[in-house]
Amino acid sequence: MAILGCKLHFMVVGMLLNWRGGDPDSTTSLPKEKLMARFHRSLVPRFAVLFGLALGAWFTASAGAVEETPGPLMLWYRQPAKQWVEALPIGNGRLGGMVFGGVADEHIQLNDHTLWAGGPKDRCNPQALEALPEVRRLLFEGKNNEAAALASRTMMGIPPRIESYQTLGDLRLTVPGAEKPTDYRRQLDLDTATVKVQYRLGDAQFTREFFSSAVDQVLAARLTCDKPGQISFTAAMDRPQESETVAAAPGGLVLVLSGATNGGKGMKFQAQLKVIPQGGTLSIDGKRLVVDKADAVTLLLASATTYRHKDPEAVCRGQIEAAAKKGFEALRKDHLADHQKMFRRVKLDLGSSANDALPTDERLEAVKKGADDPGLAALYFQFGRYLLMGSSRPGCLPANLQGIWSEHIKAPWNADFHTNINLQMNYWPAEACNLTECHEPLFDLMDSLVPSGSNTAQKHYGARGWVVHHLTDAWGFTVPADGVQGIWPVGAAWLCQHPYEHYLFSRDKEFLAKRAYPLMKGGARFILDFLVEAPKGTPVAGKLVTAPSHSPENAFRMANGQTSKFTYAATMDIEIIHDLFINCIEAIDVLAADAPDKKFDAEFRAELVSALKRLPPLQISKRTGALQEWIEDYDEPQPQHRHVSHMFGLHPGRMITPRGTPELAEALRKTLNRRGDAATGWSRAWKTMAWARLEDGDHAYRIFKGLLAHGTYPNLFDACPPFQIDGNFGATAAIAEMLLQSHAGEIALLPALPGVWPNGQVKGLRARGGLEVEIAWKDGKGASALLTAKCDGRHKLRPPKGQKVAEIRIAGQPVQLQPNADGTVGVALKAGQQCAVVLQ
Ligand code: FUC
Repeated sequence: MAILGCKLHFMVVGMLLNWRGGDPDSTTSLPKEKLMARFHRSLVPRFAVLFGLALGAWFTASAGAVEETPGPLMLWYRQPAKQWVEALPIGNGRLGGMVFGGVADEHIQLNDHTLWAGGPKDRCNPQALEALPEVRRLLFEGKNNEAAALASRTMMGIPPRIESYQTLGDLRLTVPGAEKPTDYRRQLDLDTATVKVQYRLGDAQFTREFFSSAVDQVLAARLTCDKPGQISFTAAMDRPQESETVAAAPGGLVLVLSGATNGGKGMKFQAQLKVIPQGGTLSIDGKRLVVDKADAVTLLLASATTYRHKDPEAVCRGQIEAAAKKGFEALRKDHLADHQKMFRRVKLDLGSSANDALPTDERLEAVKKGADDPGLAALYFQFGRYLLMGSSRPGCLPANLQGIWSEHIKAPWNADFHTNINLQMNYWPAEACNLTECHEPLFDLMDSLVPSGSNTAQKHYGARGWVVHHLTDAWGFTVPADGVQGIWPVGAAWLCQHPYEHYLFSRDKEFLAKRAYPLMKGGARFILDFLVEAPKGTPVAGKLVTAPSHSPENAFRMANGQTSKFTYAATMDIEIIHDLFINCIEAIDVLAADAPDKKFDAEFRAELVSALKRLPPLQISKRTGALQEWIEDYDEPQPQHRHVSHMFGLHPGRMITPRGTPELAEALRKTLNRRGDAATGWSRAWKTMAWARLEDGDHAYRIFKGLLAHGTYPNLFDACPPFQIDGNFGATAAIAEMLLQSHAGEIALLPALPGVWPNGQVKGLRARGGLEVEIAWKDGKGASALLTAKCDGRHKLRPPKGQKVAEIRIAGQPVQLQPNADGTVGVALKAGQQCAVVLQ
C-alpha cells in the first residue's frame, strides 16, 4: 500500500511536471530538485495547482487501473452485442473487426480496406462537352428544369453509379456449454486499442482479448482461463456471397476463406485464420477447426486482396507465420507501443459526474433523458481519434463512409467516399487532434484521382486540371453519379483544402512544394477553365460563375413556382473557390520566398488574383437576413435541410469570421437558426462546428448533446442513420474547435467553452503555425496555457472572452507583453521553445 502511495505521488508529480513543462524530453534530463524548483516557480495560481494535482492523479489512475475501474478511456457494457451497432470496433487502418462478445457464440465481423466490388473504367460521357453550352444557356435563362433534363441525358457518367465497399466475412467461435455465464463484462479500452470480454462459467474466470495490430498486420486474439483445460470451441469463417472456406492449408491447420467480387470476375480476396492452442487438441471438422480442452488459445487472422497484392494467399501466410513466430505477448507489446505513441498525444478532461461509473450504453440513455455527462463527451472525443487511427493509417485507403467497418455486401451509399461533405469531414480531426499521419491516405487518394479526374475535366468540360464530382470510390471514379445532383464539379477543389491544411499545421515546406501545391494547382486550373462569365440579364452579369452548379442536395423554388436543385454559382461554390484560390496564392508566396530568384508561378498567381476579383459576392437575403444559399434569393421548400453548404465559408473555410466579417457571420447565425439544431448525425456535427466558430459554446454543446442523444448508437458510432462515421469525426473536431482555434491568424484559447464544462484541461491539441497547445481552465475561466513550438514563428494569442493574458514566459523567462490593438498578444517562438501563459 505504502509503495503504491509513493508510486502514485511520483506519478502525480511527474504528470504535473509534464503538464507544466510540456515536452517530456526537456524535463527528464533535469535532476528531480531542479524539476521541483521549476514546478514551484510556476506562474500558475495556487488553485490551479491543486486542481492540477487532482487531475494529475486522475490521468495517472486512468493509465494504471484499466481492468478494475471503468476509466475515462473505456467503452464498456454488461452484455454482449445483439446488433452490429453494439459491437466494438478494432482496426489497424486496413484490417477491421467488430467484436460482438457473445459467450457461447462469439462473432467477429471482418473488413479489409481494399475489398471493393467494381473496377477501374473510363466512364466519361462523350455527349457531355457538346451539351455544356446549351445546359449553361438554359440555366442562365432561368430554365433550370429544362437544363436538368438535358444534363441528365448527356452529362452523367456511363454508368452513373459505383459499386460497394464490402464485408470480408465473419469469424464465429461456438463454445459448448457456455450458455449461463456470470459476471459478464465487455469493453473497448481506447488507450490499449484492445477489446476485452470477461465472464465466469462456474468457478472458472475466462478472458478474451482482441486487437488489430498495425505493426504486424494481423488481427490477434487470446482466449485464457484461470483454470487449465477449460477452453473448447469450434471456429468457422463465412461470408454472405462469392466465397468458400476450407479448413486445411499446406503447412498447417488453417482456416482459409477466399473468393472474388463481381460474381467471381473481380478482385480476389483471402482471409486466413491460424489457431494456436496451448494444451488440449486441435482438429478439423469439415470446414471448421475444433479446439478441445486447451489451457489458452491464440488466434491470428490476416487478410489480403489483389487490389494491392498479386498473391493474397502468400501475403496472408507470410503475415500469419511471422506473427505466430513472434508470439502473442510480443505482438501485444508492440501493438501497445505503436498505438500509445500516437493515441497518448492528446489528453482531455472535461470534468466528471456520477455517470462516469455507468456502462456506456446506460450513459447514453441518461443523456437522452437530459443528463449532461462531460466524461462521455471526452470519451466520444477520444473515440473519434481512436476511429481515425483504426481506419486511416499511412499506406491505406482513406476512411470511407463507414471508416473500414461495414457488415454489408451492398453498403448504405456503397460506403463510398462522398466528397460533398462526408470524406472531408472524416479528416477534420486529423491535424488539430494530433493524428497528422492519419491524413496521408487522403492525399494518396487525391494523387490517385488526378489521372482520371484530368480525363473527366477534359472530356466533360474541355478543361485542364482535375475534377471530382460528389463521390468517388477505390477505382478512380470522377464522373457525375446518382442523377443530376451528382453534377457538382467542385469536389476536387474542396479536397485541395486538406493538403494545404496539413501544411498550415506542420509548416512542412517540402510537403507543400512536392505534394500539396501540385494537387492544389491542378484543382485550381480546372476551376479557372470551368468558370464562365455570367451573361447580361442575370443578377451577376459579368462575374465569373460556376455553371452548372448545385448547393449539395438542397432544392429551391423559383418565381415560376417550379422547384429545382440545378443552378449556377451556388454560394458554396464561390466559397470553395475563394478558399482554394487564396490557399494557392499563399502557397505560391511561401514557395517564391524560398526560391533563389524569389519567383514562383507568377503568371498563375496573376490569373488567380484576377479571377478572385471577378467572383460574385456572398449575398445576404433581404427577406430573411440569412446568408443566401443560391445566386438568387429563392424560396426554400425545405428550410431545415440537412446540408448547410453555404456555411463552408465559416467552416471548413475561413472566409467568414465573427471579427473579420461580422455581417456575414451574423447572417450565418440566422441561417443556422433557420436550419434548426436537429438533423442527421454528420449535419449535427457540422453545426456543432459552426457554432464553435461563431464562438457560442453553449449552442455548440446543445447540438453535440443532441448528437449523443439522437444520433449515436450504443457503441458510440454515429447514426446518419444508418451508421456513418463522418459524424464521429466531425464532432471530435468540433470539440477540439470549442477549446482551441487557429484559422483566423490567431491562436484563440477556449473560444467556445460551454458552461457545462467549467473545469478541465486539454493537452496536445495542435494549432496552425506548428504549435502544440495545453490549456487548463477552472470555474469557466482559462487559467493557464502552454504552447510548444515545433518550428520558428510569430503568433497572436487571443485569451478567452472577458479575460486577458496576464503573463508570458518563454523558455522559463518572463517576457514583456506585446498587446495588439485587436485584443491579441504577440509572441515569437523558435522551434523547440515553450511559452507558458497565465490567463486572468
Ligand atoms: C449525402 C447526404 C446523406 C448521406 C450521404 C452519404 O448525400 O446528404 O445524408 O450522408 O451523403
